[in-house]
Amino acid sequence: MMDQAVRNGTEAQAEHKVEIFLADYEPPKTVVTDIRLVFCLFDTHADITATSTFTRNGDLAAPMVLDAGDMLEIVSVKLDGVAARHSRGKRTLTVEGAGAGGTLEIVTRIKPQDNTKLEGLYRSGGMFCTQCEAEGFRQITAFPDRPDVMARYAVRIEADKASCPVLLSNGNPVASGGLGEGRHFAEWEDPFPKPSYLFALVAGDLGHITDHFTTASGRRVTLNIYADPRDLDKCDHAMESLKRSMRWDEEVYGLEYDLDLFNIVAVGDFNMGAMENKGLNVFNTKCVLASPETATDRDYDSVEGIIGHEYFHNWTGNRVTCRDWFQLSLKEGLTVFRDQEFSADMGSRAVKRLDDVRILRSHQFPEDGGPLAHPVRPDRYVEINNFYTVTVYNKGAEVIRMMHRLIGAEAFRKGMDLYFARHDGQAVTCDDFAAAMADASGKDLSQFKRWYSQAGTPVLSVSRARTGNDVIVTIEQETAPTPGQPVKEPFHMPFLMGWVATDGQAITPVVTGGDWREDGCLLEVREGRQSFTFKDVPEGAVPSLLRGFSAPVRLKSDLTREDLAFLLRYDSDPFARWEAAQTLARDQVLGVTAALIEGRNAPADTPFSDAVESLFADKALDPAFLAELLTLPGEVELGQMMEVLEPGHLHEAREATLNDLATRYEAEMRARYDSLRPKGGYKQDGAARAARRLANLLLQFLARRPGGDALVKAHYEAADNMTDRIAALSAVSDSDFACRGAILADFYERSKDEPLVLDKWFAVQATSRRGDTVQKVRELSRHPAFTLKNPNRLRSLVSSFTMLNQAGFHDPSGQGYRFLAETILAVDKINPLIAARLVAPLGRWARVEPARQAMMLDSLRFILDEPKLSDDVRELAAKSLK
Ligand code: 0A1
Ligand code: ZN
Repeated sequence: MMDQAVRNGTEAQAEHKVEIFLADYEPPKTVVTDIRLVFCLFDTHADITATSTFTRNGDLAAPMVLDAGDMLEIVSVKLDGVAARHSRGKRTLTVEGAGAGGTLEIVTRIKPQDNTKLEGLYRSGGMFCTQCEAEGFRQITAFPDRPDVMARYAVRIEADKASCPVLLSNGNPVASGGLGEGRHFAEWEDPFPKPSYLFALVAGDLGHITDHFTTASGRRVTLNIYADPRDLDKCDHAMESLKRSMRWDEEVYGLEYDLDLFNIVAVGDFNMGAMENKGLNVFNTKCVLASPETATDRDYDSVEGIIGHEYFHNWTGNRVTCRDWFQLSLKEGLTVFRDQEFSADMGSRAVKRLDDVRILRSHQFPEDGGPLAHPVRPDRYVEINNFYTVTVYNKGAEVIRMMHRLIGAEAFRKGMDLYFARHDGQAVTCDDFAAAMADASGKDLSQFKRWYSQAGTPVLSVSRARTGNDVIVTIEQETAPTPGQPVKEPFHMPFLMGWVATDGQAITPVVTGGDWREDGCLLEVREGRQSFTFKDVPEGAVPSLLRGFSAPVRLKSDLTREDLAFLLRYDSDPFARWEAAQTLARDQVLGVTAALIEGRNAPADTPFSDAVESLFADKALDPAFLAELLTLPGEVELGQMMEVLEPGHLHEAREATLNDLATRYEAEMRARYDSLRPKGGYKQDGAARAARRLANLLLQFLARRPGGDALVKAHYEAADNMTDRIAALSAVSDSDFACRGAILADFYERSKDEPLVLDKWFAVQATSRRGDTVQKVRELSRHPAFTLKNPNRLRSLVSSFTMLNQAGFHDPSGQGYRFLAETILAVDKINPLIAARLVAPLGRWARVEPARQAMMLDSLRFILDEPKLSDDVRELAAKSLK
């Protein structure tokens, strides 16, 4: 950030970026209120003239220091129309004689076609597009590129008319026309002051679909989705999702859209999922395009959720933005919470919650327990791009969800209203948000705010003691040290629980210090150890714990296997019911793992396999929920529960459990599978989707049984949609079936002109449970269709392998680590942001058995030995080695 650079003095020239601290925040010394940008776009370069109206604070005799990116050529600098003395630092532009304020005109030249970092202005396919969050705007012009500098933008774009018929920017179109020599222009104005990270420009040969939405107060908004003309047939689901998002935000939060135009653009080369630029959202094609032939049911949900997420940012992010990047979760945690609730309202609330819990357990908990652990509001960083994490996003959303639960839906809504009343048009902090919630509800949230500053996942231990007719429930919390935080204070958290009597009915015993509501009894946990007394609890009643996953914690309890099997049958809370099944499954898999490690026979008891019997008998169960109950915890999540991770044994044990289930319930599975197969053609409604989900899960079990190859082949051949086809492909890819080669080749043929489908072909092979996957992944990295330059393609092979295939990545040869380290170094030369996002799996060495641990450390050192390593990768690799 600009003023940081001034204070540190040396930073401007320093070889490496220095760490910056939340505690050092100071208001900006240069404030820009209005900026006019003129872009002249050519195939060989782009010239940009930025004219800013600015004022200055502090020492007015000091030079003005602006952020300026490394890809920027400064052509000229003028103050109030007169050439100004200026000099370049590695990351800055220093301008002399700026005084108290005036007009600053900077002309820059850049080469979008050479920009492989995909930050600032770059080209994707033929089109020009921008990505400015977090610090990309400084790659377009020199500017106080920080979110607390908010300006009104006027933009003019000039380009070749044939190759760039569409010219877009934020806000409203105000003029357009021809320029001669085959060129044309368009002008845009955004009436809302905004930080530079929300600026966007798109120019290219795009088609679009159009629709309209009339807001609650009667504003008729034009909605456009722009895409490559070949993709326009895949935009309808996004458009419908957008209209549903707009309606939902009005109904739930009273928030309306504030411009007459809302544009979305689909881009094939994009670092992240999507970007909430004011009035001009830019989306990774993966997050916007969907058709039955190319997208799975999960992809449909993901598009809906991300469309919602970006739309909801218009209020939580754009109208009220972040004061500095330490506050990132102010907009991201809150907006993820909002998109989760939107998706829950659009589909199955129960299933959505389980999906979100799975993300936390398999991605966020490992982050929070490893060397890259950081608080939801980090207090230091070298490269802000490294802090777009599951902690800031998803744990941040859990923090909001806990507030919502602690104060209740009504007070939460009042708090949101107060937040907007106080802060519309401002750049604020997480403290400001919590203050609005505290003031609206009257609740003291001071201890609660530790969730923002303390990293780590608390472990909750819950035990029961009966005294006469009463049961005392004791809850203890403990959070292990994380890097830089050796001692943790207790968290304030909502703990929702219930009781189920022996006849399966819910009971609501009187409790001291708790509060019964519709979904259970809310206990507020604040201390290291705390007890709650439930009065007159009938003998044999079983407590249902942490309902709704009411806090992001690991739960240990004294529930017995019988208790869990009982809850699995009778609990009314979908999370607690599912968790009972998951706990039994974890016990079974980890029991087998321990036996394998110690060379013993597998334990005779199979608590999960036994409990499954009642599930097949229960005909009233929603098929989608049954699929959830039958899905074992993944290997990453299970690995977290082991003292020392033995990835090979764990994999074998989980496979053995799946085989055991398939063998014992083959008849039931086959009958249910047959009954679920569609009678008519493809449908997208909830019932059809639930049936597909269960049928495709059962297919994975049945593929393990004799005749599995014929069944899978028939499933593949009958598939009239991607959900079914990919389910069969995945079973095939795991197998030695004779049809394997032919089916993989067929899928490739069908997909080679559809990048998003081809990504699935790579991903399915990278996640294969076969023993030769690491070699196969290497081979695929040399496939002509593979490239390190396109983030989607890269992730489809590399991240699928390193993050989703624990056993494959931890191949005992160490080849998985080596492959990842080499890939990181190769990608670092092209796109450091993306390279850095690959590092985490190598950093999780501390919990792995010693032989693999040594090889993982070697690979980290191999990365750090590279003299030209980016700051992005260096920050994470160095932390990972500690
Ligand atoms: N704000 C976006 C995420 C995003 C962040 C950085 C990007 O480029 C480096 C792009 C997008 C969101 O939350 O959707
Ligand atoms: Zn976001």
